[in-house]
Amino acid sequence: SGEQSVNSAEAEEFLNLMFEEGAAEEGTWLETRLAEVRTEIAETGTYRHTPAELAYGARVAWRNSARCIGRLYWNSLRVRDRRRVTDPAGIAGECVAHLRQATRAGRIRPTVTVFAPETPVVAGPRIHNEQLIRYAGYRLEDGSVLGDPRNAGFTDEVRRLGWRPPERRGSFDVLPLLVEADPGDPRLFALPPDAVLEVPLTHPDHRWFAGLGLRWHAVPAISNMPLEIGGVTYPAAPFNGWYLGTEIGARNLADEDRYDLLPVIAELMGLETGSERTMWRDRALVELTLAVQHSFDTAGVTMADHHTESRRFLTHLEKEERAGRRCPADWSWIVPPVSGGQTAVFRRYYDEPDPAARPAFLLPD
Ligand code: HEM
Ligand code: NRG
Repeated sequence: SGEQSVNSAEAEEFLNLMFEEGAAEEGTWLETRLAEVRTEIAETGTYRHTPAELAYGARVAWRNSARCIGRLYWNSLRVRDRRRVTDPAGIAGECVAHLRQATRAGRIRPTVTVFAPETPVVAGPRIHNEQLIRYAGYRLEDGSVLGDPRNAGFTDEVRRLGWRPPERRGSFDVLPLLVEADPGDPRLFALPPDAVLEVPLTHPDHRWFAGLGLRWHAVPAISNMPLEIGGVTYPAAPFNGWYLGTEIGARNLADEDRYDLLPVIAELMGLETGSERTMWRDRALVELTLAVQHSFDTAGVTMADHHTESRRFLTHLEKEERAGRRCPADWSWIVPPVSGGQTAVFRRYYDEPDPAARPAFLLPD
């Protein structure tokens, strides 16, 4: 809904913050920039961020992400300024370029690509995929899903729009991008396979594990969270870091409403699944998460483990405290889903997340 004028108080708050934190370009003055921005808003209803403002705003949006355990490196986020790319094919092409530059054959670099903002006259482009890389979920006649059930609705949608699944459908078919640059005219673009690095999953001790044919993509790139900076909304601003092993091993492949693999793995491990008291779930969960970590390590693809990343997060909290800032965090998202109590982030509380904090990556609508 790009009909409203930018609130100049929000623009001023952002510029104040940037100058206060010493992040403004040398030789620029707060008062000068404020006056410029006020005039631009009065005349056009919005204003254009300088490249430095855009980069700093995106970095602080990451720093403000209360659910993210990976924030230690917020200030080294790579920011790709693609505000002038507005046609659907151009946007899809830049998403592919983003994936290539962020993946680097496994030496993953945290990166964000920022497309055109919402203005009083245009809505700004949207990427409808939850992430740039996601696996199809095909609803089968018996009510089950082949692939990732999380994406069943999105898979239905792209099929209605004309996407043809591969001849032999599988559990890990990469979905196309769905880009809406002009409202009401969504377009599909297949991702070139060489832009999508994937890791086949093996287990360090269990030979049978490889036979399951499991895999996962190397790069998590969330693409449906609008980026808001100084009152300006960028609806398409896909970003990525690297995976934490537990995201794949203890959630995506394990949750009952995702790939639901714990019963399969427990069976192959020879565990008694008839009783919860054999702890077959827990034992299978650890081996699955270990397989994910082992496979990414073997493939040379950056992946954090939950113990190390938890300690890094506490280092981040200390640094933020020394900088005189609060660091809100959402305990239930920060604490990893396996061995929570054994990680450094467990036995403490955090500053309450503030939904009004800006800059921010916003929840998708
Ligand atoms: C959430 C780790 C980089 C922004 C998360 C979560 C993890 C995580 C484990 C919770 C996800 C879940 O439970 O589904 C990391 C790691 C990174 C990283 C290891 C490595 C560098 C980034 C970057 C950004 C970012 C580069 C943005 C520029 C966010 C946001 C969320 C989040 C906005 C919340 C997502 C939601 O609400 O669904 N991160 N992250 N993270 N992260 Fe990070
Ligand atoms: N749990 C999701 C990804 C959420 C974001 N996680 C990150 N972000 N690591 C999943 O696909 O499993 N990141 O930008 O690195």
